[in-house]
Amino acid sequence: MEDTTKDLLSQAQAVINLAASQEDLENIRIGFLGRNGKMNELMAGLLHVSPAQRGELGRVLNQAKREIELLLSKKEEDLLSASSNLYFDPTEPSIKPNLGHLHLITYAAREIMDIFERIGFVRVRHPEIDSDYYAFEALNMPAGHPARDEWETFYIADNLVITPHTSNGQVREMEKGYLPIKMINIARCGRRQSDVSHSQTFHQFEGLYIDKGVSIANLKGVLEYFARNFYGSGRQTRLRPYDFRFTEPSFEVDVTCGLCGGSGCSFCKGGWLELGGAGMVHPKVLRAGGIDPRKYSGFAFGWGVERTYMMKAELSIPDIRILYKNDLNFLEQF
Ligand code: FA5
Repeated sequence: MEDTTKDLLSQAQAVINLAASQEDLENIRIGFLGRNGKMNELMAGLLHVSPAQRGELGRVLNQAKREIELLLSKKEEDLLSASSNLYFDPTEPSIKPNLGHLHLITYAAREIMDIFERIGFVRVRHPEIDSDYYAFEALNMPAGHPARDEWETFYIADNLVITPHTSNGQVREMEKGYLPIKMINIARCGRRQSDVSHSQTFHQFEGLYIDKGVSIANLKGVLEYFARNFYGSGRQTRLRPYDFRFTEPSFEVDVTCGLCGGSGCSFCKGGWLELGGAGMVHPKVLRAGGIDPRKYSGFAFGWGVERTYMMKAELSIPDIRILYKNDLNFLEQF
C-alpha cells in the first residue's frame, strides 16, 4: 500500500505539472482528493489492514494528501501570475518615452543659416577630414610655412588632417566650376587646444562670396547685416587689420558687447568682442580654384559657431567645453 501511495503521488505530480488552466487543476483535484477520488479509495483500503499497520499507513496517506494539496496550490499561483503577465488593457495610459532634443549647436547652426539664406547664401558641405592641400597648401600656406603652426592641427596620416578650419571648403567650392559663388560651409573642426574659450572639437561657419566687383564694402555690409539679425538691432561690427595667408587684406571682426552696449565692461574689456576672421580672397587662392583674379574678386569670413552663439547677450556660458560634456543639467536648459 505504501508503494501504491508513492505511485499515486508521482502520478499527481505529473498531471499537475501539465495542467494549463484552473479548470484542469479543479479536475485533477476532484480526481485525486474528491469524495470518490483516488486518495479516498486508498483510505478505504485501510479497513483491510491489521490495526498494527493502520496507524503508520494512515500517516503516509495523509502526508501524500497534503503534498498533493500543496502541489495544486503552487500550480494555481503559477497559472495566475502567468495570466496576469498576459493581461493587456489598451485603454491604460501609456508610459511616455523620454524625448531628447537637438543640441544647442545644431540650433545655432540653423539660426545662422536662416539669416544668411535670406540674402541668397546657400549652405554647402565639405569634408571634415581633408587633405593637407585643401586645408593649407591651396590657401597659400605651402609645406613648412610657419603660418601653419597657428592651426595646431591633428594629422591623422601624412597628408590627411582633421580640418582645423572650414576654409578648406573655399577652393573645393571654386573647383565646382560655377560663378558667382555665395556659400556658407558649416562644419566640425579640430585643434589641439583646450581652455575656457577653446575646445578641441568646435564648429565654424565659413562664408565665401565671389563675383565681379566684390569689395570690402560688401563684406562690411554682410557682416553688419548678420550681427544685427543675430544679436539684435543695436549691434555694430568693426574690422581690425590682421594677417591670414589666404586673404588680402585680412581682418579680425569684432562686434559690440551685448552686456554693456559697447561702453566697456568686465566681460568684454573695452566694448568689443571678437567674432572671427575675414578678408578679401587672396589672388593665389582664386587661381588655385581656377578663377581669374583679374576678372573676379571675393570676400571670405570664418567664425566659430560656439563663440558666436555664446556671445548672445542672454546666454552666459562660462566655459565653452561644457557644450560637449554631455551634462544633462546644462543641456536640458535649451
Ligand atoms: C580661422 O580659422 C580662419 N580660417 C578664418 C577665416 C576664414 C579668415 C576666411 C579669413 C577668411 P581663426 O583661427 O581666428 O581663423 O578662427 C576663427 C574663429 O574660430 C575664432 O574666432 C573662434 O571663434 C573659432 N575658434 C578657433 N579655434 C577654436 C577653438 N579651439 N575652440 C572654439 N572656437 C574656436
